[in-house]
Amino acid sequence: MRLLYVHASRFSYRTVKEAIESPPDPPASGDHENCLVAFVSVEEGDDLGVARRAVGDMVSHAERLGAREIVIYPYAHLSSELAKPKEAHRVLTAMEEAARASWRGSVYRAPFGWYKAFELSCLGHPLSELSRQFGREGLVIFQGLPLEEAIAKGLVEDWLLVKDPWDAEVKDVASRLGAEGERIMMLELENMLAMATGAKGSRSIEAPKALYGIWGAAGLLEACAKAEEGINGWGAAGDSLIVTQAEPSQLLSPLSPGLLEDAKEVAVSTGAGDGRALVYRSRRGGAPIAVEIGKKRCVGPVRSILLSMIDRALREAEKGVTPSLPPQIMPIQVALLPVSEKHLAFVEGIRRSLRELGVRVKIFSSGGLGSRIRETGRLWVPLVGTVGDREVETNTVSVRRRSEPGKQEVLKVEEFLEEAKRLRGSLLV
Ligand code: A3S
Repeated sequence: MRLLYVHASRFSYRTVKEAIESPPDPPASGDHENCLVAFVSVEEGDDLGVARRAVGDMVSHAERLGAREIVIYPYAHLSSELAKPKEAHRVLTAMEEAARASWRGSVYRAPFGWYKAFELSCLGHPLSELSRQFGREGLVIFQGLPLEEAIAKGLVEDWLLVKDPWDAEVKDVASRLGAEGERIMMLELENMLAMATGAKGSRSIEAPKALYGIWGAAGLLEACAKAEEGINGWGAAGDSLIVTQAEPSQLLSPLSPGLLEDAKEVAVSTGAGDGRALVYRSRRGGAPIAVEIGKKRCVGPVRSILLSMIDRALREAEKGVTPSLPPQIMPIQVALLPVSEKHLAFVEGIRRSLRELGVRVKIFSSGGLGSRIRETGRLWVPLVGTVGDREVETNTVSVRRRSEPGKQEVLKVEEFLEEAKRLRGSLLV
């Protein structure tokens, strides 16, 4: 939609001749003082959302001017992409109603479909002439149709219409690891992806309009079009897209091999151009985890990648595989369990060594040994070391690995530290 605002001390008009076949409005004339005249060209694709945005702008401008009246004047000369008369008339009448509903001054609309003579005395102050343009934001085309229409016609698969693709179990695991734990995992993933893509620095971008399903595909494509080198964030750690030259699959499969088996390419066009989204199909819905629009590629949102990895691990668990995530991103990489108080000093020594190696380690000392071991399982801890009298005497650690459930092995402390070191680093270099 294109508009020309003129703040006029006087504006009068009268219909002269019909300009279209049986105009929807009868002939009329008008005479206004201290008014904001809005010459309006309704354009192809303008919907009521555009009309509402234009009216909001028009009313606030009339306020700012101290105008007493608004005259909405149909004007087919400000655009080369005019909407058809019927559609244009519908939008203009909606604007008149919206303006009347939101402004205490008087609102008029000049007759549609006529050639009209007018006289206009522009006041000439700095704000007395302004032009405006309102486009269709969020225009989304799917299989050649506006998205809403494609959905109505059943062209969008159900799993892409789910607003929240994470079931309670996925959310439970994420919350079990704790907010701090989740934040550590997001930062680890973000840093791995940033390093792997040679990204420098980070910047804030506007939050995508949606994150999941077909709406998320469109919203993330628009966000990707605006994203630049590096981490493009819009909220907490993990609410981010990372621009990449690489094929997203090269980045995503090392993070979670099975992730791509459950992902599907979805083609979507938005105001920013034609694009494709790689959508992970969770047990409940769909989460885009990489998007490509024109030449621009983004991997992310990082939060969706992490939750997809958890969903994927839980899907494995349905087949009897112990669910786990790459140790490199785990908030607790090593758990140390002293059998009793008197073993704590020895365990503290191992914890210090691990921390010096940059390993994320936590001592579990309260409660029975069995319940502590179960707790490390609930937290998906990759490596669990237990220390009792025998281990202190022989300078060893009794080790359980999440990747080898049911197996227990005694390692020298040095060997244990060596193994723990391998839990660090990036999965992508
Ligand atoms: O084009 C002939 C008349 O029909 C109306 N009209 C539109 N107005 C706004 N946006 C559109 N997309 C329109 N399509 C048709 C106008 O009333 C137009 N008349 N100022 C007069 C005389 O030119 C005029 O524009």
